[in-house]
Amino acid sequence: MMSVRVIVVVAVAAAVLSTAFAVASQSFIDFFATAQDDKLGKNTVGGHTAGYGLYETSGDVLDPANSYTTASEKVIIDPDKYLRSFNYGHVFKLADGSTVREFTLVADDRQTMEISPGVFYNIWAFNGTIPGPTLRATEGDLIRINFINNGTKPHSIHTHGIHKAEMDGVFETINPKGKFTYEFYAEAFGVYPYHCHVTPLEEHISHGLYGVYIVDPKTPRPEADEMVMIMNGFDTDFDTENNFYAVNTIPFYYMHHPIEIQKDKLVRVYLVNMLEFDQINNFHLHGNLYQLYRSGTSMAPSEYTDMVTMSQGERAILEFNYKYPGQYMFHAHKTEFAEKGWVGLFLVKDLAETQLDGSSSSRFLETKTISGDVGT
Ligand SMILES: [Cu+2]
Repeated sequence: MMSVRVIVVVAVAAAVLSTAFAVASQSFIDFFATAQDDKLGKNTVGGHTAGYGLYETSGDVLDPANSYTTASEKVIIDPDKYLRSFNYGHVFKLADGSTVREFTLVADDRQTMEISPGVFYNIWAFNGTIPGPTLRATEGDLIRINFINNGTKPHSIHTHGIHKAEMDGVFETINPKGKFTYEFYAEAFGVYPYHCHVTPLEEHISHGLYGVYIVDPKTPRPEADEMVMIMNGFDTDFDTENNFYAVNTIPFYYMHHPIEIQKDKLVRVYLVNMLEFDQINNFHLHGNLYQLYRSGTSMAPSEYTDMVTMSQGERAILEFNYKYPGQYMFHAHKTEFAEKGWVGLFLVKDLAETQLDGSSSSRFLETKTISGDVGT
């Protein structure tokens, strides 16, 4: 039988514990309130370049684009706007006549995106987007990137290209609330990835800290319908294998939202492979071939093909135009990747036809089932 003394001791202990719990809970709430203030930009030093619009869907099985944790913690993933958005920076001239392009990139690692219905994934992003903004300059421009680490872990920006060692973003990791300004000349012309280079690298890259950096030649490439595609994926169960694959982050996005292009018009795709964990990735185009400029560092194509395979960090420029209107697939020719989201459609429209009858080529969106019975 329990004595009165033991009962008193237990009661006192319970009171002490509940008080401690209440104090701890309040600290917990205060901590998150502070974190929330940070998220709202109260403790952020400097501004950041505009991202692109917000994209949300209902979380449809094949279109898992919901991206939120709470109402105030939106993550911006808009594959439509990302596709044709180029950030030329804040531009000004120095006394010697050279052009400076100033960009601001803010890293954060506290956001969560619903990558598939019910599967929430902690994404790490530059300027709240995956991929980060596409930075674009002309060969010879002075690039200035104001980097702000608004996250909870050290980060950096490593840009591919030619620059000084101290601008390489490898040994100077920037701690939370830290800032660093990268400066280098845009050389050589081509298409490059930029990404965080803090270890463990696969963790910082696979969570989303990357983007595309384009250096145009001084004599510009011919006018074209230009777009950017990053091949990426997400390992949502942390077994170092991807569960979802995509171009521009959202699995199957361009299957449901075909990319409209014009018949006979030159299309130029800046393609970068940032896929972590898998050895290769590739890009196959249906009903057509493209001129392939590996790394984009030459004005002369190296191959005329419908298929290119890349390891992580490799990139290329693809140029093509369609002879015939209709819808054409593009996808990884690694079937597993295509079936897990890396597949999309080009919808080729005949502008002349559209103008004549006032309709669009939307009939090409219809899926026709052709009977196998040839006897009828
Ligand atoms: Cu990082």
